[in-house]
Amino acid sequence: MSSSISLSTKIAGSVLSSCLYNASGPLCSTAEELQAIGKSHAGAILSKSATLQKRQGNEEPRYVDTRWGSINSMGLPNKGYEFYAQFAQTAQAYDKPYFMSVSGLSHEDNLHIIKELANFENIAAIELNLSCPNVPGKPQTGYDFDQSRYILELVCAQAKQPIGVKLPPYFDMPHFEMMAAVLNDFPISFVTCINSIGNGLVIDRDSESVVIKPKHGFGGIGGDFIKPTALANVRKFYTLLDKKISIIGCGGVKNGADAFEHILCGASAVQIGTQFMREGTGCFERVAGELTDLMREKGYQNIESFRGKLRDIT
Ligand code: RRO
Repeated sequence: MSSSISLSTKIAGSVLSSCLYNASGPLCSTAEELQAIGKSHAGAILSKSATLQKRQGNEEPRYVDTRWGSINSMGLPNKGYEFYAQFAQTAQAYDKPYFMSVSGLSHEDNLHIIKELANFENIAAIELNLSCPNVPGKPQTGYDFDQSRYILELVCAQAKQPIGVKLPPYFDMPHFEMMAAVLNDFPISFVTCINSIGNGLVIDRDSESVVIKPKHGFGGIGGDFIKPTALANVRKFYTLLDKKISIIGCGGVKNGADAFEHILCGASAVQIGTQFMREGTGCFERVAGELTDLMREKGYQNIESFRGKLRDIT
């Protein structure tokens, strides 16, 4: 029997035919990479975080894959916001929304970029990155609740496109509540939980050395290891934020079951980072197939049937 199972979802007013797409970061910096996502089964295209000017990023090696995940200290290598804004035109060839990640190096840069983006068509939404852990000397804005409020005031007053926020992982209940109180005061469309867990350290026992060059080896951790933290952040913000703010899950998604868990915690869409870097664009079709099979086994026809319905033990 042919399946009538749908993975479709809606983010920031745009329909995605699949709830699975790329995390900002891996393989989304060049036109070729963005086009490959366009041609794939990904439900949307999301750009690498853009700064005002193009950047080379940090010294290499700056990304290492391990059995359980990844460590990176890329340092925001990107082609500058104008390139990613202009790509919106090209992205129209694909039948899916194009989202742009923005990560200015200062509040002024963010505001400048957001104002300029108002002149561009076909950017379905902006994912404002408040959580890059890898620019030496720049703290993660998402860990400073007053600064987060301040930048959201500036940006939300100027943005033409819908705004979402990429959050760092939080680990303490009061922090979830403090950030949720900030976010609930603004007309944002979504939050993406989570960015990499910042400033981890992976070492090579044989050489007795760190494995990436920038920041004495400290970098953002992604992959298997961060899934429980990602799920906790999705779940907590799902319960604390106004229901008009969608949650996008990101962290530790390798297969359909991982995506299912994110949706069960409340995610309306699920991004793939470390596994996309490993596998390339084929991951979107494979994970979609696995998620569809799991939903069929469980008798769910669409993601709304189980989204957010995680149970407590009674
Ligand atoms: O480019 C990076 O080093 C980077 C960014 Br902007 C980010 O948001 N998260 C991450 O793990 N790396």
